[in-house]
Amino acid sequence: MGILAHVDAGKTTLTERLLHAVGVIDEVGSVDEGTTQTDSLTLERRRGITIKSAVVSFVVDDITVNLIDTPGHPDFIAEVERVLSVLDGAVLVISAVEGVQPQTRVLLRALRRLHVPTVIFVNKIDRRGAHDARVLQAISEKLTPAIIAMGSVLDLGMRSAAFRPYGSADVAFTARLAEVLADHDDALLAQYVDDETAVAYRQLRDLLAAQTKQALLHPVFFGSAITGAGVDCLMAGITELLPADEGDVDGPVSGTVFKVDRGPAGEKIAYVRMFSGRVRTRDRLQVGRDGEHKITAISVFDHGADVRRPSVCAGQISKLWGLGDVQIGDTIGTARTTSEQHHFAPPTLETVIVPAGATDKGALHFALDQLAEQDPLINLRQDDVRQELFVSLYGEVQKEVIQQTLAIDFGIDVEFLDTTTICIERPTGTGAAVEIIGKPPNPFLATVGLSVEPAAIGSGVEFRLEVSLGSMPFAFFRAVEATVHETLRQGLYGWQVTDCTITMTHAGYAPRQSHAHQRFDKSMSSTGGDFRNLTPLVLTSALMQAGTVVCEPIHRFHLDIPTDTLGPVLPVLTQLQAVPQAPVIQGSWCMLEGGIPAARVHELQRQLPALTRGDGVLESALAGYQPVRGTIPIRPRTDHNPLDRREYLRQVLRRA
Ligand SMILES: Nc1nc2c(ncn2[C@@H]2O[C@H](COP(=O)(O)OP(=O)(O)OP(=O)(O)O)[C@@H](O)[C@H]2O)c(=O)[nH]1
Ligand SMILES: [Mg+2]
Repeated sequence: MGILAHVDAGKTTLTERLLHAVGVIDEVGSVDEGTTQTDSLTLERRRGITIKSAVVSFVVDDITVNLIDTPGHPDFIAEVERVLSVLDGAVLVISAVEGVQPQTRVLLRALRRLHVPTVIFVNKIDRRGAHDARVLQAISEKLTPAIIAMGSVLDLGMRSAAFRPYGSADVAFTARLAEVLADHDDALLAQYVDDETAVAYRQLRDLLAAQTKQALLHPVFFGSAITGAGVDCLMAGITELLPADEGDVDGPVSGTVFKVDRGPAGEKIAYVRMFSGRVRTRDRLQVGRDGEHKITAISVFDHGADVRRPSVCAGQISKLWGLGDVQIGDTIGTARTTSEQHHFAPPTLETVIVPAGATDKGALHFALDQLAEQDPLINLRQDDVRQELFVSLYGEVQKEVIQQTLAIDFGIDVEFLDTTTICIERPTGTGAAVEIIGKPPNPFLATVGLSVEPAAIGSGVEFRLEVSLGSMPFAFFRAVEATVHETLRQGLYGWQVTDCTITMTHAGYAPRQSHAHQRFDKSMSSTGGDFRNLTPLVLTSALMQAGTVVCEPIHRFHLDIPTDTLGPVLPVLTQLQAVPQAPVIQGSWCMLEGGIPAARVHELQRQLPALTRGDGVLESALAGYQPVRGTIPIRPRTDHNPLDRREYLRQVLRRA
């Protein structure tokens, strides 16, 4: 089960409360004092925010709950992303004071898209300014109408605030429950219309559990993680309404790696959620792409801590040692039907990172490599020409965290230069190219033909075959497909090419052959390398024919400002290339919405206080990509075989 929310809604505090309620800890720790179970990193304790997801486990009513506390700050959304694929259920926390916030929307949208059963916990009912009805209304207007309040709040906004669950005697509750359940249940609708009183309360509760487990409906609980109000009811709700996975212990081994860490001796540790089967120490396992590994140690999350065990089985979360080059997202054993698709927008900033003092580049590269293992989206890359290191980022807080982590864990001081936005390229037309074995300038023992076509916005990259699968060994197709994806990471202007369909139109190879009684002769037979080397050349030619347009990330912004400051704010928006819609004025307050290049959001944020006497509030989130206006930014290339490519392109151009 995951706990998700906008930053500061109270996830970590709630986790602490739940652990206390089930007897895992005797004293409730505090985020503000840096004493919680799940905010265990030095930086988390120092800053009072969660940076990495953390696992704890407890048993309630014979059900083992593996709980993952996640960070809420949008700069760490990648941590949530990695966890989503292993969840059976989720608790979405919303503050009763702040209500529905931008990240709340982003998260529930992803949970619903993935059909993760989710209950909502409206937290902080003890705080002044807390609302109940207003939050419910905001949830149904901004998030989803498929909700049902599970009780009411007494003493709202006071330390003594309490949650009273509804029962069979609350007729308004049972009526509303029947109504929302009937939205997805025609039989219930018919029965209810026929005779309201014929529907038993027990039946409604069973249907509520069934629909919640199918992620059709979201029960809403209220409470306070600080005082503990409503936490017992939430706990009962979790066991009643979220599905317990019946994982098949005797089935084939299947698990997903959702987190990677390093132990004190630098050894790699994989956090795995097991879906089926059992893994023992010394088992040899198929992991991800790169073959078999022997498990050297296992620890399983149990009653708060993780403990050494000889094995781990379906339904448990464990740390595994010995998995070599394991990466986040790898599957252990049989792959569960997972898509590698991302659920949230990728980072939109890129920055050059340099050592501040005498640290050498090698040490920095090593340290960043380790950070990239734990956070692949930072997408560490080196520009071969200028020998600079780049990392991708979501924002300023993540930047500070990387800086401090390098200082604390590796003793390396760094500076960031030139932060720029990360653009993408989309093909503007179609293009095709082919190279046939033995026909110059094709330097490789492979035939590859590829065509490029634009595809729907947001659709990503699709690879199709127009040649029969039987025309060459499957491994060669795999090599071409993988290289296509690799090559598209750097388009004509150096940015990731996306929203396109790549079709393989020609395929051919030289079969394995050798002179009689001699050993296999590589110079006469195709190898995977021939396809991996030829594909970028062919694809680049096709792409040059198609042409691409560079698009930059655009944020949708929401601005609340005093009406009399609209005059000074509007010209600044124009200057920052923002495109606001007509302002909505309500008395002394004014609301503005529109689009703004991601690159300008920081500047707007910086100028806002001076423009609005400190009252303006800006919220923004990535909304999509639009063609860059003005100078086209070019990103330095980091080709894996730049020489081959340059020489080849010269010849292709000469031929053209
Ligand atoms: N009054 C009140 N304060 C709360 C409650 N829950 C959390 N807080 C406070 O809200 C702040 C944030 O709490 P956290 O538990 O760190 O919130 P979080 O959602 O884990 O935050 P991130 O992980 O950084 O996104 C802390 O100062 C808590 O003490 C509550 O129910 N009532
Ligand atoms: Mg937290």
